Amino acid sequence: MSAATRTVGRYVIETLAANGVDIAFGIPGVHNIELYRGLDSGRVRHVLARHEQNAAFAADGFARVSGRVAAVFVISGPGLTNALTAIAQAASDSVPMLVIASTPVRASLGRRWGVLHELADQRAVAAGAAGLALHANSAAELRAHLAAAFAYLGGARPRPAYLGIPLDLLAEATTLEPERYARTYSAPPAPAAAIGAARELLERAQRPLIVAGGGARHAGAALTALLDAVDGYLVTTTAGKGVIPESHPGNLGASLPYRATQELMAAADVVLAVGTELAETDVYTTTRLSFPGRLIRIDIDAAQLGTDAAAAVTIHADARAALEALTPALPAHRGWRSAAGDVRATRLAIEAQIGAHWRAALSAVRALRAAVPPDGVVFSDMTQIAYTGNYAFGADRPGSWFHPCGYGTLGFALPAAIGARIAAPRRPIIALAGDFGLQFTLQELMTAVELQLPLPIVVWNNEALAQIRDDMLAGGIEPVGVAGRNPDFQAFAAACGARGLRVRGPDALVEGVRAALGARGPTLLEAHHADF
Ligand SMILES: Cc1ncc(C[n+]2csc(CCOP(=O)(O)OP(=O)(O)O)c2C)c(N)n1
Ligand SMILES: [Mg+2]
Repeated sequence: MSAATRTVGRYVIETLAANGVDIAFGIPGVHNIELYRGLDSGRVRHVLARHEQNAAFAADGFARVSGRVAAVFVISGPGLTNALTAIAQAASDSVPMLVIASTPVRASLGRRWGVLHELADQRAVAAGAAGLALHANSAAELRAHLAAAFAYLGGARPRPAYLGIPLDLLAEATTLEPERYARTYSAPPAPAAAIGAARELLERAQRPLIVAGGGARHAGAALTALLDAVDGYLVTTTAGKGVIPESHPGNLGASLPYRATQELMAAADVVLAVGTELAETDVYTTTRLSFPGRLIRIDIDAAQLGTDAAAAVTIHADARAALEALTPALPAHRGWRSAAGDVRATRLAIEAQIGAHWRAALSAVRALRAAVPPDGVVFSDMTQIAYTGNYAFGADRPGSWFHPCGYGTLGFALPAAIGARIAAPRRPIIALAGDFGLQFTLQELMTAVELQLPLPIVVWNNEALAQIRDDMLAGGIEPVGVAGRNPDFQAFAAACGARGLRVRGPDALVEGVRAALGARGPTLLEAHHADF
């Protein structure tokens, strides 16, 4: 092959490298081996997962800690359908990744010949989960799609981008040269009229409350300035956890699901929601949060603002730009918080509510907090200990605690933590999962062993699908299908070449996590609820 020609597969790899994508999580198959022809150059590292779902979860964790896009390489058909759950999870939490899947040969597409790995319409399947889904039928189309995908991934609110490439196209020779696609996106400036309207509401507010979500994570300083200027309270969603230190006297943390915070919201006369969907998964107790105060919404996503008929003012802008435009002209006034006091009383009421139901989980979360250094990051799963931790794991910086909020997928924590540890090799990263949820993706322990990642994996063992059992009991349903037999977790870890130990109580958990962070390879720490 002359220097001017390369296979399309190699062209894709070189285009990824030219645009800063230097890692691909995946599993190769005969359909996409032409993507792997380019990988020997060493410019794109490949990490072999044990299941495509986990490859995409790893790309998600990679992006959450680093802000960088990873690729996911999957084969046609089952490779993609296996990855869909993790793609949908990332989409719901606005996490970018570039999913590249082969498809069967072009001549067969849509014809139902029964070729290997056939789907009736693979692009449509991907489109149901991803933020952007494109299919290339020619090299020229592929080039346009790569440009579009990188523009999307660098845009306002990126989610996973999917690109389908027929296996016969991947093998073709092309004279296309890889290009670097310049970042063209800049956030819209805060619209003056809406800022003025919001300022008026805030100036007159007697009891202002701010709700900050994941979209405000980069706007901590501006948020603190506004919070102090209006003398109100701040609540975050789980995705917005730590946007300003939870030790701030006006910060109620990620407490939207709790009675005391909801009472405060009901008392507020103006609620400013920034970078949050205010969705069911942010609130957890009702499908839509309702409160009597006037609502101001700031969001980078115009479509998001369009869904809310109740907002008095909507500001389509980047969170930091909007907050910075709002605050300077606001006369500082003493008001609600000065009169009603800092958040201590509300936080005590919340902790009493948690302690009444989940005392053991609360004790374990506190131990975990003590064990994890300030720059540490916890990847949590759908388990009662994580629901407790969503509030009780105090975070003084954003990006300290990740939870599969939007889509609520079991099995997220371990593979996402693996991706994160690869992205940030010097940061303490911890996985936290329930006994049942861990088993969704437990085979990924082998990847962590293979890569010798010093990863503490804490499994909260309550020998049940406890949340669902409790929901059944609360609904008057005789529990069925909510207790199963667990493996011997320590023996399982040993069989994989990892360490496994049972930590009996909070002190042992602290010690175990600290030791695991300094170990070579992963450690499975079994925390049994009866010990806490
Ligand atoms: C993929 C998927 N399937 C099913 C569920 C429903 N679900 C939510 S929590 C849960 C129980 C999980 O059990 P475990 O991991 O042991 O956590 P626990 O509630 O016992 O703390 C189930 C089945 C889900 N969220 N995701
Ligand atoms: Mg359980």
